[in-house]
Amino acid sequence: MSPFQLTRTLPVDATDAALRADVLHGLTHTPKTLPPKWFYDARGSALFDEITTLPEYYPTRAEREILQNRATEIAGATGARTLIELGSGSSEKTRHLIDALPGLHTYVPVDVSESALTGAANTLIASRPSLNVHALIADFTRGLALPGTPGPRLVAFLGGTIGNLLPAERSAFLASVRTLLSPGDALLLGTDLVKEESVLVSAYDDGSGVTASFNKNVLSVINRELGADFDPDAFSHVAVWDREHEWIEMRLRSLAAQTVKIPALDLAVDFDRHEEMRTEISAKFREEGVRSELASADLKLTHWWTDERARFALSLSVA
Ligand code: AVJ
Repeated sequence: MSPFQLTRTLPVDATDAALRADVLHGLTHTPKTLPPKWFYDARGSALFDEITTLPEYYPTRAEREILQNRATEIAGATGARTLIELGSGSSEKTRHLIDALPGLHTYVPVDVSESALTGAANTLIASRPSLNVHALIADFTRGLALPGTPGPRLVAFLGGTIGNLLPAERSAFLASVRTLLSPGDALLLGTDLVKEESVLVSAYDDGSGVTASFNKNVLSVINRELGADFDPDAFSHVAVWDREHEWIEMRLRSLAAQTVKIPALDLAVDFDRHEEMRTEISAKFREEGVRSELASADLKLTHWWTDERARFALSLSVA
């Protein structure tokens, strides 16, 4: 048997149907919104990779520091034989964890992007030929069917991506992750932490404008996929700290009154001058909040690790 298997649990046209539904719903709603998952076409994924190298965008480096320093501890605490990574992307940071788990039997990367999955799997298999890699093309926010692999299982959700979910979506997501876990299994969760406002805002409004291009890229995705006529230059990038909800909000602000046509939805959308459309929330966390959200999903926090400057945290919780 080949150590690499790829299973598609997403119908090929599911993405298209989901994009239509999200755009129709979000652009006919007041205030207008678009979900952040549509940022990540090939150009958006490349722009995000560029963001992770910017001096202002600390989360990726902070999380990598924790994984580097704590991989052995995480491995020892879990003894995982199966590692399931939700939103695995390039699996770059996960390497530290995989390398620290000599008893690992199967790695299950889960992502909506087939190209990211096959690229990451090829790199991994070349350096660890005995490891089984069972990649899943799936939208993990819609529930998962996992391959039958040996326990203990470790589910990893890194990068702080849980912060893109609204509180109600977060609790539904954690409850669905909990159903994947048996006694002895664990969840490794990456969360960005509350800190000084200027540091947070700079991370989402960098001086070189890469985040602005990333934000506006969602308009190009809608133009290409739904035949819309958004002019990305007719919008400006906005990042604000919402201190009540403790999240960063990214928005696109219409520079003038304008009407955008979306033929695939048979829709014309009016924007007022200076109207703002929300494109992302990126929630920031505190230890007590993470502990209590996990507890609400019947998960017990057992470890809390941060980088040296306490900017980002990895938590381990058990079923
Ligand atoms: C990939 C969701 C973790 O919220 O920090 C980066 C995405 N948005 N800059 C984040 C993002 C703007 C990122 N996550």
